[in-house]
Amino acid sequence: MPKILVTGAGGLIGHAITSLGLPEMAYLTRKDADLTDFTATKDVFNVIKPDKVIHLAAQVGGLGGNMIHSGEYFCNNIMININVLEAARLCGVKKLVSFMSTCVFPEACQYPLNEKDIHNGPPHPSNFGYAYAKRMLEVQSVAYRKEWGCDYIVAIPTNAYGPNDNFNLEDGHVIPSLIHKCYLAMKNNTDLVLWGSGKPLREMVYSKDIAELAIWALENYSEEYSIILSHGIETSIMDIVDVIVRKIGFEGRVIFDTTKPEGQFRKPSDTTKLRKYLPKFEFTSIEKGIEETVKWFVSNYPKIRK
Ligand code: GFB
Repeated sequence: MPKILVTGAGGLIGHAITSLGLPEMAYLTRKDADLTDFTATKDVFNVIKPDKVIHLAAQVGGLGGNMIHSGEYFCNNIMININVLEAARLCGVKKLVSFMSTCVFPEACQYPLNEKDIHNGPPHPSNFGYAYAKRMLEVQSVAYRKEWGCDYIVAIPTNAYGPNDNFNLEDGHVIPSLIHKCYLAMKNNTDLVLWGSGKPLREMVYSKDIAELAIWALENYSEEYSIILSHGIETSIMDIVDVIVRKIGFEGRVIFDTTKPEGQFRKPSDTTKLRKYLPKFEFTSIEKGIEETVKWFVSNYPKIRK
């Protein structure tokens, strides 16, 4: 029986893949196995014996988490990736797709970001540990393909958001953190304070879209080098805040705290490769995606990751 194993199933994209309700799937969360431990990783692969793997497990955070936990993110992500790809190889996994992020690209990179430039310079300092660890996913996948013919590929989504994200106020990504902040500001009748000038631009992709693209890539993409998964449309943090405020119904003051970090100003991506394969794929609009995320947040508030 063909079986697809999803690592990191408890996270944002893992949750979106689970919600697709596909047959013959196996889901692994951090409670099931410590993937920073090679023996534990090998053991769990030997029990499940997957044919294919979607490898999402990682230690991730937003701008805040990345700046504070640079060493921890480097160490844990390097170990998880080395262990998962090696356990998959030893276990005879036929296809594996793993995930990077556009923050792995060099800080001084030509725009739009193109898959061929990943290793051409140091990443933005705010992502130092995470970005270098994640870049090694591509190195390991290409090296395994060259020596052992492993069909291991790497996908690069831009900024993802959606239900089941980490809504932590300090470590979370911008959309979940701001949804949480806005919810609290409305509840407590205070100002909504966000980081920076609100001018930076991001390409926000809804988690359900990435889940569908992950399944597509697993079945259809076998190029040696990575593929960016995005629509290529940038939205300013200010415009994102505007959508969040409307969806939550917040009517108070919005304040920009410019003593807080701005991060990279923009990181627009080149979607030519994806569009060559999937010219008609329709991405969820930011209006609809944030609306669904806010609905999920409000109805699950007591038990969400925060
Ligand atoms: O999602 P985010 O933290 O990550 O967004 P990055 C940061 C942008 O949102 C900055 C602004 O311009 C911040 O100034 N912002 C405003 C806020 N208010 C807030 C807030 O309350 N929380 C946060 N977090 N930001 C991440 C990388 O970078 O991109 C990760 O650090 C990952 O490694 C991810 O790759 C995709 O887009 O800056």
